Amino acid sequence: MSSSSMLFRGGRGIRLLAFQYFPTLTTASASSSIRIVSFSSYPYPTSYKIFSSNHCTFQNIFTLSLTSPSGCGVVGCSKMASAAGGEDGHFKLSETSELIIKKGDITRWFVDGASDAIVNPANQRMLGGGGADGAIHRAAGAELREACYKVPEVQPGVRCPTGEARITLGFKLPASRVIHTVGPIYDTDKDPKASLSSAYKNSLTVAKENNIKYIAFPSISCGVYGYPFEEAATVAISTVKEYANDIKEVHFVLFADDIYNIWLNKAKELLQA
Ligand code: AR6
Repeated sequence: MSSSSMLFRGGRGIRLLAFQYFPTLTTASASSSIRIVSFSSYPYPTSYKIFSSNHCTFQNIFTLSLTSPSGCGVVGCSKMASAAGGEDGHFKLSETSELIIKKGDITRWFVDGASDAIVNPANQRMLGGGGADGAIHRAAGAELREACYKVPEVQPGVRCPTGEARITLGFKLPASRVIHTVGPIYDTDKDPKASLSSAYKNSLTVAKENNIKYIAFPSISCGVYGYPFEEAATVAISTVKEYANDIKEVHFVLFADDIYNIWLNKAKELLQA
């Protein structure tokens, strides 16, 4: 979403009100004391999460003390700036879908806490690990590991084969869901391009099946699994272009400057031709 947004919990569930200009509320700009609240409609319509504002860098953040008509309170602000600096890259994937490339920490990303998901570059056991996987598990809390543990094994020690995807709740993460996928280990996979493409495609498929409208990917396989960045960017962006369909926004949230620059240049090459 290019605008900030607010969530109200009303008598009949969640309403997301997006607004771009809210002149009466734009006077305060301090971000240090603001609570960020995101409501989750899945699986329990009344559940909600509260975060300190420090988990995100906000631009033009404002204080709110609003009450919804039903008397249920406050609200969230979902605008996430590129925490590490640099402009976000915006690209059109289709008439209804946008690609956004930004620097940052994927564990802090969210849009509305209800129809958003981050993708975890996991391993086949799906019980946590290093890199982004470790960071996501730490931020989500122990319940994420418990949820992963309940995902049935398809072979001993394999909950998610390479190229497939599974979904859990996000627990303490600001995003509502985590889609776990396993990218290829570049040096040992028989067809790393196909496996990496499957990881992106199946993550998007699982997202659509779960009514996810906003999804954030890291650069799958570009860390411990050793995938060359340039080729990974080509596979990632071309696969997302092909399969994004009903997803409103696909974000790449990239930790490292070099990967961010490669992704941005590749998106210009593939999507602005
Ligand atoms: N936000 C965004 N990107 C990140 C973050 C973060 N918080 N942390 C790291 N990255 P990796 P893989 C980037 O190694 O190569 C784990 O142990 C990182 O800079 O996390 O798919 C799993 O359990 C890199 O560009 O994933 C598996 O065993 C990218 O995320 C194995 O690593 C992916 O790096 C998966 O390896």
